[in-house]
Amino acid sequence: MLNIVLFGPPGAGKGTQSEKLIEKYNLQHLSTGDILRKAIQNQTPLGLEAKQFIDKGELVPDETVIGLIAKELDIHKNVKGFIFDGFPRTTVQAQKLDEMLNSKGISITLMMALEVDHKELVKRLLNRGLLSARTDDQNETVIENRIKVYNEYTQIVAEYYKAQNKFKTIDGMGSIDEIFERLCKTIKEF
Ligand code: B4P
Repeated sequence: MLNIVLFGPPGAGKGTQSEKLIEKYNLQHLSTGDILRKAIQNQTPLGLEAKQFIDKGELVPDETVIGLIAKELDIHKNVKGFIFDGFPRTTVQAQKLDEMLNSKGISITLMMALEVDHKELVKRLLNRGLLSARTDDQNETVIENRIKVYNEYTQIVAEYYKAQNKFKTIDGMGSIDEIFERLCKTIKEF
């Protein structure tokens, strides 16, 4: 099985590159951001809870997102592998993910971290905010807070995978196709 964690700050291209990777490697995409947005759209209790955090650019509580992933892992049996997009975002989430995968006899193959300049992140997100209904992309203060939260709570998750020799950085600047090629090359070499 090929189980990839796609990592990086908001706007680094995780969602964008996940779409291409799932197609090439026939993997199951698990994006906590997408699942939470669907719940918000359907106005479920989970969505109403998540909205309060997402609107401010804060992280949704660990127990909530871990529960979502546990459910998804149970649903998607017999797949070739998973792409975890936007999860894990805290060390607790990373530890829980390992426990959940271990109990199924599988493990993370590799974490790939997309590296993108701060200015470019803000530009990409504001651009998407103009084209989509994502309110968290329409306010520069919220965007800056998401990046701050990433630097404070999420970046450290890289250490967890470095300690397991499963960590690679990828230059996330350039065209979508150029970055995709770098990701594929890294997977091949690994
Ligand atoms: P996410 O949905 O994960 O959103 P994101 O971090 O903004 O990244 P995304 O993957 O969507 O964007 P991408 O870089 O592909 O999270 C949203 C919120 O949900 C979080 O703030 C948090 O509140 C909550 N949440 C989610 N998971 C959680 C968890 N595990 N724990 C707690 N809370 C959680 O793309 C950005 C834009 O850049 C796009 O418009 C794209 O077209 C463009 N782009 C991409 N690559 C480009 C390139 N090479 N050149 C130019 N533009 C590019």
